[in-house]
Amino acid sequence: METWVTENQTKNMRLSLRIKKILHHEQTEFQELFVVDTYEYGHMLVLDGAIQTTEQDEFVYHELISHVPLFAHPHPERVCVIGGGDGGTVREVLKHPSVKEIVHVEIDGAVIEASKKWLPTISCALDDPRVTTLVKDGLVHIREAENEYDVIIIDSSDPVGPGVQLFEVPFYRDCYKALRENGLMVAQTESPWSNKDLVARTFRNMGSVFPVTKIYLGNVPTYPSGLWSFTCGSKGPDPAAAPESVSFETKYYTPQVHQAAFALPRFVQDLLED
Ligand code: SPD
Repeated sequence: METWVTENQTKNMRLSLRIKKILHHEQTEFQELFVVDTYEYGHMLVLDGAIQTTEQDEFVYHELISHVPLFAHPHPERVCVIGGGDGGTVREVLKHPSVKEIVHVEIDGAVIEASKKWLPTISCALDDPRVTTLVKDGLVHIREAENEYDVIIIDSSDPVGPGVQLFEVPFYRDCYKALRENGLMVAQTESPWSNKDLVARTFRNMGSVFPVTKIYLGNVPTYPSGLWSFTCGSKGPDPAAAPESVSFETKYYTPQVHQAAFALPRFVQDLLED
């Protein structure tokens, strides 16, 4: 008998992947967590029915959310990662030689533990000595921080329940306060196909706080519609400024991809202008 995992990506659209087996299942303090072994994308983390990451396509999202703001910053030393318990973002940030410390703030310790066990290629850098892990609400952590970080990365799950606040103006004000001079923040901001209002609203919200706000796009096949957006708020540096070259290994990111990711299709430009 075949077993399939299905995500209801919108009210009227589903994505199903055939799985070999369920590797892990638990109800954590915050959410229902599954790790499954899929035929198409390898091991896959699912939280409350939403696909978070897979072994095969994770590099697109993690490289884009990390390398764009880190290369845009003139000399990033202290970085805060909110969410991202699977460790993919932390792994990518650590590739930047200037980074001295990452404060990694994940609300659900069970995600970290399950990822360490079942997603080793993604979580492999979580125990690096430059990483301080706090199992804590990211909203609270950023509210308490002042002038501490060069880059803040919001690697959140979808805007449902308490996570909604990570997409709102008071949180972006707190991020602004937590950033040092020349600081940048980036947030994953969903799909311009299936979450049009949110993409537009988040852009407006961040734009009401930061002098420079830009959106960029990438292709993540297991996310709703495949086309994914990231919104970057900056105190000064241009988020679209790419480096001349990259001194470490990547699978998706190149300086050309960095620049091209900011070239928005007309329908996305229209979303932002409306
Ligand atoms: N619809 C799922 C969006 C998930 C975005 N965050 C993924 C976390 C990967 N580190």
